[in-house]
Amino acid sequence: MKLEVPMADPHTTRGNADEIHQDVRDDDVMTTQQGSVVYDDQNSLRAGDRGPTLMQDAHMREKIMHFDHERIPERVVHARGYGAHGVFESYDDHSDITAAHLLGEKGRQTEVFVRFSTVAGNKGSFDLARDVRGFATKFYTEEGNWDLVGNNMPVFFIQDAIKFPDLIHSVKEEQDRGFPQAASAHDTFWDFVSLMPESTNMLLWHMSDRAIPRSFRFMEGFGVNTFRFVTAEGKAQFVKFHWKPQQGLQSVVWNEAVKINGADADFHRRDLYEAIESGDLPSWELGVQIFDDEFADSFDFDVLDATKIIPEEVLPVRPLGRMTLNRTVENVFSETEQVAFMTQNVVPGIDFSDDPLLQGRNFSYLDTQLSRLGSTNHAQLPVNAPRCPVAHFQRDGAMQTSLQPGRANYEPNGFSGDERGPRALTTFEPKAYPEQVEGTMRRLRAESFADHYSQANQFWRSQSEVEQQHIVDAFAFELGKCEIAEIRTRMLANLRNVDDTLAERVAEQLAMELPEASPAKVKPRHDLPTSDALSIVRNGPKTFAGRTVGALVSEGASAELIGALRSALEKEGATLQVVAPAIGGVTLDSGEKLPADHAVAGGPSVLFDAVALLPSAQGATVLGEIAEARDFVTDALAHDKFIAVGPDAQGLLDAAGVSSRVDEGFVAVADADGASSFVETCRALRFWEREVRG
Ligand code: HDD
Repeated sequence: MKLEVPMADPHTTRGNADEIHQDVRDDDVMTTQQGSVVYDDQNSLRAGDRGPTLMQDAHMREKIMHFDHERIPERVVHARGYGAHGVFESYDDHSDITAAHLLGEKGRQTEVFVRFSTVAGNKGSFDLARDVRGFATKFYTEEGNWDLVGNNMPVFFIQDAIKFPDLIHSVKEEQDRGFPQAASAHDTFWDFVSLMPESTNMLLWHMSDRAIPRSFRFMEGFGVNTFRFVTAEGKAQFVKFHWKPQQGLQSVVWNEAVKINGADADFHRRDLYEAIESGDLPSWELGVQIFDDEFADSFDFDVLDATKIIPEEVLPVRPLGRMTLNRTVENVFSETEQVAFMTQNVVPGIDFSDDPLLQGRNFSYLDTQLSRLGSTNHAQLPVNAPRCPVAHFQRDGAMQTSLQPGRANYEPNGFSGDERGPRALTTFEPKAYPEQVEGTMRRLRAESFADHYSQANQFWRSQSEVEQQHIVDAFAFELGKCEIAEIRTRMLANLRNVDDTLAERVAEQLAMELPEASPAKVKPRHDLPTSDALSIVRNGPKTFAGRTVGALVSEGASAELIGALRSALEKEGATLQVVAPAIGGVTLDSGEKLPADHAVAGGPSVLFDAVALLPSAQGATVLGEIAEARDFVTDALAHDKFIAVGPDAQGLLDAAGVSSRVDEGFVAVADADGASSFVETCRALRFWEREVRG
C-alpha cells in the first residue's frame, strides 16, 4: 500500500471558504456535521497568532464535543468481539421440519452478520483468554431477523437465568481489587462454581482446549438452549442448533495461549480478518438435532436443562445449510459494536422452549441494548435493521431516523390508504407452538435437572489421552491461582463425583490431600457411552489448509528450499510466513532479497501452526546467539508442533539445546519432495505423541 502524504503546514492559513466551495467542493471535502466546509483543520480560531482561542470556533467546539462522547458502554458480557458479514445458503427445502422461510428452498441465500467474542474480558482484553467464545449470528431473512446467539460450547454453567448476574460477577475482575482481567483463574469464580455443582459439566468443557481455540475459524458453535421448529401445518419438534466449521477443529495449548497473548493480543481477530481479506473464506455447516416429545421423555436428562447435551451418537445432526463469511466490516464501531443480538429475535417456524435459561435470556438481550446503545430505536441502525419491510406504531424516541408516515399512530383506526398505517395480519396462522401451560406458581427446580455429574464424566471419558492431560493441567493451573485453600478442596470434592482419577491427578499437581467426595443429590453415572464428537483431536481437519508455517531463515538461506516449501504449502491452501533476524529480510544464496513477515523478536513460533528451520549453516550459528530464535525452537518443541529441519539447521538445534530431543515430529526437509511430505505430516496439526510420552 502506498501512502499519500499531504504536506500540511500548520503555520500557513489556507485559502478562504468561498474559494474552496467554488473550486473543490466534492465528496471528499471535509465539512462539519452541518455540512459546512472546513478550510483549516490544523489551527483553532484565535485572536492573533499567539492569543486565546475563540468560543466562536464552531468547528473546534463541535469536533471536541463529538470526541468527548465517542464511547458507549461496552457489553456487560462478551465485550470483546469481532464481526464479519456473510451469506447462509440452505442445502434443501426443509419445510418438512420448519416453516422458516430461509430454510424453505434449496439454494436460498440469506445475508448474515456474525460476531465472535470472549465472555469475561473487557473490550480491550486479549484474545487467548481461557474462556467460552460467543458465536452470535444474525440472519437477515425475508421474514425478519433471526438471531442465533450461541457459544462454542454446547452447555452452560447454570440452569436458571436468575443466576447469570452471580456467575458473571464471580468471573469478572474482583470488585475490591479490579483484577484479574479476562481470567477465570481466581478465587471468586471458583468459589461460586464450586458451590454450584450444576456448573461441573461446563467446567470440564471450560478446562478443555475448547476454551483456547486456535482461531474462530476452527471452532464449533452451538445454540446451547433447546428451541422448537414448527412447520406450516403446525407440527412442532424440539431442536438443538450446531455449527460445524468446514475447516475442522483446532485449539492451542495453554502455555502457547499465554505467550500468544503477549505476542499478539489480537491473534483471533487478525486471523479472521486476514483469512477473509485474502479470499480464504471460512464456512460453517448449520445443523440441528431434532426430536419430538417422545424422545425428550425417554432421554436420560431433561432437554430443557442447558447444562446437558444430547450426544450426536444418540441423535445425529441433520445438516441444513452452510454459512460463508465473505466480507470484513467497513467500520468496527458502526457494525461490530452496535450490532444488537437478541435471543427473542426468531422468525415464523422457529420458536422457544421452556428452558429457564432461555426464558431469562429473552428478557435480558432486549433490555441491555437500551443502556448499551442508548435508544429504543437501535433496530434502525443499519447493522440491526431487518432487510424486509418494517411497519408498526412504536413512535418517536431518541434518534428516531425513520419518517414514520401516515396520520394514524394507533390502532384500530378508521383511516385508509397512506393515512392508515399497518394492520396485524389476522388472516395468517402464526407458525408458532401453541403450548399448553399449567402449573402451581413456585420457585422450584425440577428434579429432572438434578444430575450434575454424569455428563461431566461422559465428557471426561470421551477425551483422548492428551486432552485429558490438558484438562488436569488446566484445573491445576486455575485452582493453583486460588489463594483460599478451602475453595480448592471444595472443588476437588466435586471432581471426585466426576471421576476419581481426574480428582487424584489434579490433587497431585496441587500437592493437596484428596477430600471426601461432596454429597451428590443424584448418584453420578459413570457408564454413559463415550462420544467421539466431544473430542477436538478426533475432529481435526483432513488437510493443513488455512494454516500457517513460520519459516525461520537467515542470510544465505536456500532460495530453492524456501521456494519449495512455499509452493507445497500453497498447493495445500496453507501459507508460509518468513521470520528473519530483522524485518528488512535476508539475502538468499541466490542473491535474491527475501523480505520478512516478522522480525524474530516479533514473530515467535506460537503464532504458527508448524515451523520450519531453514537457515544457512553460518546463519544457524548467528540465530543460535539470538534468545528469541532459540525460544522459537524450544517453544515449537514444547507445544508439540511439527518442525521442518533444513540441511544446515543443526547449529540452531544445538544452540537451542534440543538436539537430544529430536523425535518423529522433526521432519528433515532438503528438497521439494521433503517439503511436500512435511506438509502432509502437518495435516495431523500437532505431534501429540511427544506430550503423551512426556
Ligand atoms: Fe448471553 C451477550 C451467548 C446466557 C445475557 N450472550 C451474549 C453474546 C453471546 C451470548 C454470544 C454476545 C452477543 C454479541 O456478540 O453481541 N448467553 C449466551 C449463551 C448463553 C447465554 C450461549 C447460554 C445459553 N446471556 C445468558 C443469560 C443471560 C445473558 C442467562 C441473562 C440472563 N448475554 C446477555 C446480555 C448480553 C449477552 C447481558 C450482553 C450484551 C448483549 O447481551 O447484547 O444480554
